Amino acid sequence: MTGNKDLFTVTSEHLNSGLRGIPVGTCRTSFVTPEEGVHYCGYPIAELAGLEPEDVVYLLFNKELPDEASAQVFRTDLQSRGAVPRSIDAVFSTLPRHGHPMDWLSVGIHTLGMEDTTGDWKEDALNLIARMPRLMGLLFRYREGRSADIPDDDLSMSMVERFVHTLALENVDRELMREVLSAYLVLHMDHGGGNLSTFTGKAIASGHATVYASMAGSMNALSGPLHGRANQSCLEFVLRVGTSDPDEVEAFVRAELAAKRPVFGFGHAVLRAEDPRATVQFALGERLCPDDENFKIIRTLREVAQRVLAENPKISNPNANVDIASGALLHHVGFKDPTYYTTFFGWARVAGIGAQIVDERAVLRDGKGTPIYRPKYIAEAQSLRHVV
Ligand code: NMX
Ligand code: MLT
Repeated sequence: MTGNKDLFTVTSEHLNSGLRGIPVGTCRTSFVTPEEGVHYCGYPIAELAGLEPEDVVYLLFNKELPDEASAQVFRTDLQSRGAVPRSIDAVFSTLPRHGHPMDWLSVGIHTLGMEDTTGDWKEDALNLIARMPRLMGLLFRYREGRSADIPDDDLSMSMVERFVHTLALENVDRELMREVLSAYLVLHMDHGGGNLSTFTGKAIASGHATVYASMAGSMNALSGPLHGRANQSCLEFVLRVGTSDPDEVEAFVRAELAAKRPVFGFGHAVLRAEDPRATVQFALGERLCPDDENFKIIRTLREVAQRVLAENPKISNPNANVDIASGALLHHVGFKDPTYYTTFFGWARVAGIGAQIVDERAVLRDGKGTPIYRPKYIAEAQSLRHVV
């Protein structure tokens, strides 16, 4: 963006509004439009959903999809970065097992950083992305108390295969799990520059904290129930609904609103239509598990909750968001405990946030990077006074 043009007029109504709509920078990895949702480097998300996660990571970093040869070189490069130090096992074996998995993820990322930070933004971002599948697998294993007989990492596998292999769950369809997780990762990797976790990570990195410290901060931001943890809350909500009967679902939704509780999986700060990431996941569910009880409930919710929320003009977007369907799909393929769902969101988002941190630190402003974040706050209820 060149020149010096007026982009936005800030009025007193914008104060204390969570920076809603106020332009603060440029983003090279993705943009979100209110009606069509997220596009990665120009591609509508629905067109990318079937691609391999590694190819989409390549896109976010290189701004082009890879051809076959570049894809292979990139996969080999990620594999060469993937080894996770043994100290993760030691740290995970001491964390409180009742601690939330997002707190474990944040600690795990910090631990990786303590072991091996190069100080080069791109190197560190790619190293972290490459280590996430094993970190995730170990997180599940130790927190679930399944620390015995963990299979060795197999760096020749794809990212999702490495996670599924480390997890080594019995009685699950690993291919189905791989398919759902691959789509999940691609859909959740990036969502413009201003979502809370991405903004937080870039803000931390602007003070030249490491990629790992910045990403741990991002994960903490993502762990809030109005942001990433809504996917956990959403499946918990679906389990509480417990019926796909439209009248009963409607009564449930109305009771939640009357009790001043959010209807999880609906609404968005920017979108004003159904999130295409939800649309893609509904289509996946119709193909893979149309008769799954939770999927039947979200199919009803998609219509009923939208209609009920639309009655309230103060709700800017009554439509389904990204979190409505992911829980039902994850549950169907074997992830029965929703407490873990936000870690999948975090795993995916490490790619987008990593690429955005690299752009902000090493590409924007002719490679100088943005200065340290420092927005202005206006004093309220403070008149000058003195102690003596
Ligand atoms: N259920 C109940 N109330 C809602 C909902 C909802 N799904 N969506 C918006 N509202 C309320 C909101 O709480 C606010 O009320 P008040 O004026 O009393 O503070 C009012 O409607 C206006 O909010 P909006 O401008 O429509 O939305 P905002 O940008 O403030 O918040 C969300 C966006 C996503 C936080 C909000 O829609 C929400 O809480 N949704 C449910 C939780 C959820 O699914 N979050 C996941 C979002 C996706 N993600 O990954 O981050
Ligand atoms: C996201 O994917 O980060 C969420 O949809 C929230 C957002 O974009 O504000």
